[in-house]
Amino acid sequence: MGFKKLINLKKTLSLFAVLGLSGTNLLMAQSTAGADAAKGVDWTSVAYYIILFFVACLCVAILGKILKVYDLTLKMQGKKGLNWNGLMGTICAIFLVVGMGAAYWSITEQGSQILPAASSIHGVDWDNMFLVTTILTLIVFVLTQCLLFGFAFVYRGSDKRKAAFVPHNNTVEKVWTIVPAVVLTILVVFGFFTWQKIMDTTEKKGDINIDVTGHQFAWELRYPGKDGKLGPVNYKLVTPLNKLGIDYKDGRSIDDLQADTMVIPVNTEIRINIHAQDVIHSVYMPHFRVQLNAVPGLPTFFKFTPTETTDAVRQKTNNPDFNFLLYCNKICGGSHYNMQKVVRVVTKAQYQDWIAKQKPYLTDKLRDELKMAAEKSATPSPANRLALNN
Ligand SMILES: [Cu+2]
Repeated sequence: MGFKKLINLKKTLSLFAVLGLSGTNLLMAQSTAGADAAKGVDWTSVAYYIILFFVACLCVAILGKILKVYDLTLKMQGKKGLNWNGLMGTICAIFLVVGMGAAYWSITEQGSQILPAASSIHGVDWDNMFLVTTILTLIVFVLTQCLLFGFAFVYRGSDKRKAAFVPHNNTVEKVWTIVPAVVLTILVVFGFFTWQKIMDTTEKKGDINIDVTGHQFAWELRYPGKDGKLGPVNYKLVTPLNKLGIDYKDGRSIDDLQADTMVIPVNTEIRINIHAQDVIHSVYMPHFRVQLNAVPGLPTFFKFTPTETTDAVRQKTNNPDFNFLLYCNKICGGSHYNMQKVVRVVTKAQYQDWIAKQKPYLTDKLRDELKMAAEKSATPSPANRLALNN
């Protein structure tokens, strides 16, 4: 057989498709044992599963051939051949039982890998919505699977009965259109109100504003100084010393602080103003159920209220190493994984102590670069304060 003929062969193409699909699935699959044991891809286990897959295919093929031979032998002896309809119906029933068992195993096994309890006020609403959606879809899943494979088994082909010819049935059409429409409407309306509550844009006094700026490959944090207000930024002002491009012509910028760790007080509404300097990043704080993209040129913000301190969670989970984290959840380049920061939730008193120790962005070197007269700029002009929004 020529090479051209070989690659044109449908069987060869199907084999490549099966290999490709199973290979991709196996590589993408997450295994808890593998993640702990080895950091890289566990090639031995991948090869093992590929071989297992081919062995299973071979067994099915051999079994099929044996049955076919048995069927032919029966017919040659003048007997009635194998009851293929009965066989297919039974396979469907077995598939239903095994499939449901596998689904149950998957929920009990993988279910423990979902996010831990939410540590923010809106996170509880988010979790409730997730739970309700999961329960509803689970009910639909069990019902439809039982009907599909149950019918295939109960009403399998038989010489004793003839299939009814039902080209159209208005009642059935109405039921399977109206029921999902009502359920989905309830879910969407429920989701809409939860979304509205989470994305609350009203300004309240006492909010702590924190600027979170993403760039390849780190997060920069900026806290307001004593005035409680952050000054404006402008990308045209970015220099190696003024890496955020803070506009020091605005009085509110003078006392802005820089921080390595995100420290936030418990039970206080935190507003994070999200910026990106190069590509799209994504602010992701899973414990607080916070995620919003950081888009260059499009500042966005998210408000949340942490409900537990880091120490409280450490005690609750009996894990002294526990930390809340801020990740980048957008694959933004080669060192994307580096974009991780520790978030420490502390008491209000601890927060006041911590913020008092943070250094301002405006260093002496930067003052020299900007040729700033220290005394003159230190007093914010009231006109500027009114003219520019926070
Ligand atoms: Cu990123």
